[in-house]
Amino acid sequence: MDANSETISVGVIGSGGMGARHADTLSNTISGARVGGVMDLDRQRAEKLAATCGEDLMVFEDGQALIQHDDIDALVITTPDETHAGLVMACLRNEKPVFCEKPLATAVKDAYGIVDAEVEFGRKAVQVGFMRRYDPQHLDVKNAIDAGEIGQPVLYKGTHRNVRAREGTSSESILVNSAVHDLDAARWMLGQEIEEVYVHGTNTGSAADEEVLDLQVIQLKLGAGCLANVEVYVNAGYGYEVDLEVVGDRGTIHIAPANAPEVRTERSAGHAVEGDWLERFPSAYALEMRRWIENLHAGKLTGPDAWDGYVSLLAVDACAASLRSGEKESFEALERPKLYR
Ligand code: ISE
Repeated sequence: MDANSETISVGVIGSGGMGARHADTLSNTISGARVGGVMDLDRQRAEKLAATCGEDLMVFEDGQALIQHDDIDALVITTPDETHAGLVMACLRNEKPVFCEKPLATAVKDAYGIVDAEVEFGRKAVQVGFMRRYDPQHLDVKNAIDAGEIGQPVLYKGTHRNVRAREGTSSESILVNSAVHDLDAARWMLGQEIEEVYVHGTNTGSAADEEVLDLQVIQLKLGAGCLANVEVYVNAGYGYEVDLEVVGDRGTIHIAPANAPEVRTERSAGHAVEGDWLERFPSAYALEMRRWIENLHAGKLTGPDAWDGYVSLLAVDACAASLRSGEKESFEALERPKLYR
């Protein structure tokens, strides 16, 4: 990619909800980038999205073809989780920067393979879509912690609820697809690495499959004596919510209330709750794309990287082992390469 080129041509892989959201941001709300092509196995859906991004946009059913195309400078991957690692590796082989939705991979060895390939490449080219790091409400909490407002942070308390589990959800995929956000957020907020996990799960009766542990409680031990406790519930029914409080040795901080006003009437007080992540995190998705494009122009990526993708997946893996064994599971990451220090 020519870092000085005025407009970065981005190939969007996957034209579902996240692909459409990122394509819209790239085409309509930021300068310095445009959507150069769209790929989806569902050609009709890809064509529909492409038509909203410009005239005569390239449409492919094959991700590799889009990645290799000379008119594409960088890629955004939003396809199903199990396709991520292969597509990211193809971007690295073609020396193209890539923004990949979380998780970076579904197997730890594939995530580490990406780290290895990027180290070999010699500079950062991969960003992972941990969008909470760009959410204004999360940033307020992070900035207050970094400014020392609550002293040393010692405990992260998180809640993560989806309305309904998607079809095909398993106990493990809840960790890979949903809890991975909370594992990354705990590391980020506390500034410590996860060392030990202990997970309990239950079937609430609203899961399509009665084997699926659709409500999971994750306990973490992190460095410097920090702790975390996270509830992940994918069949909460009433709405989509991400909540968090961080306890420090001089105070606590709670994320600001939802994006809706508090209404008091007829002996009740309350606010609307969003239906999904696209409704809850519009500012975060817009800012992460904006920063990514700015970083590409500046030639230096600053967002969540392949190392964050690898370490969070390592924790996911340990959580899955804990669910199976009913025991605590501890683990250690491989040595952090210089590129990520
Ligand atoms: C979904 O895939 C997301 O990425 C959302 O951010 C997350 O909150 C949700 O649980 C996932 O299923």
